[in-house]
Amino acid sequence: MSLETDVLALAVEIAREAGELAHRRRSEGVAIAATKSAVADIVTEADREVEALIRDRLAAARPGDGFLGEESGAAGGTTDVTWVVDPIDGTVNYAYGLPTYAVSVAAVAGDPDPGTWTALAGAVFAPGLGELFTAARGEGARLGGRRLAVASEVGAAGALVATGFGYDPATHAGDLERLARVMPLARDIRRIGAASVDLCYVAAGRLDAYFERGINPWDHAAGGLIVQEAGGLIGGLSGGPPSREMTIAAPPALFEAIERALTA
Ligand code: LIP
Repeated sequence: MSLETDVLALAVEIAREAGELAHRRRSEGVAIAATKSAVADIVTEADREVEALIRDRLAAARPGDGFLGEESGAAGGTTDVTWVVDPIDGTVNYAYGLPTYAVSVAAVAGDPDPGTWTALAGAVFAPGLGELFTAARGEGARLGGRRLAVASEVGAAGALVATGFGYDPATHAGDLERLARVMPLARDIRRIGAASVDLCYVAAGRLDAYFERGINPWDHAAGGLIVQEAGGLIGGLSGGPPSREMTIAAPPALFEAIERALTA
């Protein structure tokens, strides 16, 4: 087995176990543990418990690897592999009882920096939807057993485009201004509420494109590889990597059109 296949198998096993725990905790009721960057930026007890489970399982299976998680931060390793983890992406959906949240687990090689890392494998498990999206580098993207491909063309009505808005109200005017720039390319807009799921939906052709400012490496590490392995692009502005400044995911021609609209 290649390293990619090995780490994908582990990502899948752990994302499933973690997703089942998140789902179970959801049915028991959600406790908000704290707020983070803004009052709307919440962390639940379940986020922390699920991340601890993922961290423990990874430490037991591959003790030398590094770790970068949304809730517990970064720890270097002795191998070239780092696990980039969002225990519950879509925390606000989770807190409100909306089913669109996911556990996102990725393995990357090199520094855990989206500008330089090589994504090896990713699993996005959405227990509320009963869907598991996966990819290993060079081996394609899948939903369950089905091979995924991004949308092949955008019809005359325009693209179905997803986006998101950060938790800080001070950024909302800018987000709306950027949305207005992209709107001429769109037939309609979706705000799914979980970046990893937005990316998997682009990979599956359920959305034509996704863009958002302010998202973090753990939001896009697994979903970004799933987009690439489905034939799409993920990146930032002016040829840069996905970053907090901007993350765009789409089939190549639409990626360029959205990037142009955002930089014009
Ligand atoms: C969230 C995303 C959401 C995005 C938020 C945030 P969290 O992740 O997936 O779609 O708009 O800015 O990053 O905080 O739920 O893990």
